[in-house]
Amino acid sequence: MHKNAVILAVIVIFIGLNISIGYIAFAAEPDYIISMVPNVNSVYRGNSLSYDLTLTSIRDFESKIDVKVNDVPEGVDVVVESKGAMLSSEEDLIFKVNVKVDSEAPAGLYDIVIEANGNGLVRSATSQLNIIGTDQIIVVIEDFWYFPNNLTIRAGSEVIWVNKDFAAHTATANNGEFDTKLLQQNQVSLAIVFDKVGIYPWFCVPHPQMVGAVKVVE
Ligand SMILES: [Cu+2]
Repeated sequence: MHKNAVILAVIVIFIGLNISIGYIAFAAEPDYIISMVPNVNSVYRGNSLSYDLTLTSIRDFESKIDVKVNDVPEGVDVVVESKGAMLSSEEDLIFKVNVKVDSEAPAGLYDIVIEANGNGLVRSATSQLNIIGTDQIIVVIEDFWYFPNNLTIRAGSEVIWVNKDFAAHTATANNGEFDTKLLQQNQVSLAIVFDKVGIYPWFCVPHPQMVGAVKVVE
């Protein structure tokens, strides 16, 4: 064989090899995506609501789907209607996520995380549940943070802060409208009543990186 023909053959084989390696690397596997709307849902204690969880097949992914819900606060019950569900490449699979919030559930903003498992492939979606407080809401201070640190309450409700830390903390309004003063360990603040609709951010005087906010609604 001519020397040039050999070189050409080597080049052709080299390019061919690269194309097939590239193809193997980029050939995408069947997959699916999962989403939950709305992103945030507000609910008064003692009420229920539901989310839509949508699963969409990509590249003809088909499988039986199992779902799991993360830990939610006590008093909140999350049930996904998904029994025996199959995801097909033909159409989206839509589950109802039913959330029941009992009258003792803690006010605050919580994540609802749904994990779907289709044939070992796990995908998850997150939506927030904003439990609106009524009457009296307790904010616990622990490990240099407020729980909840972001809460919505009905106008006329009151908030009290309880400090579980060894360190002393405050909850002091940015606009100066309220101040728990320094709370020692296990000390409970006076109740702060929120009558006016608005957003009231607060912080801790000794630890200004500790922040929170109350949103007051009608
Ligand atoms: Cu503090």
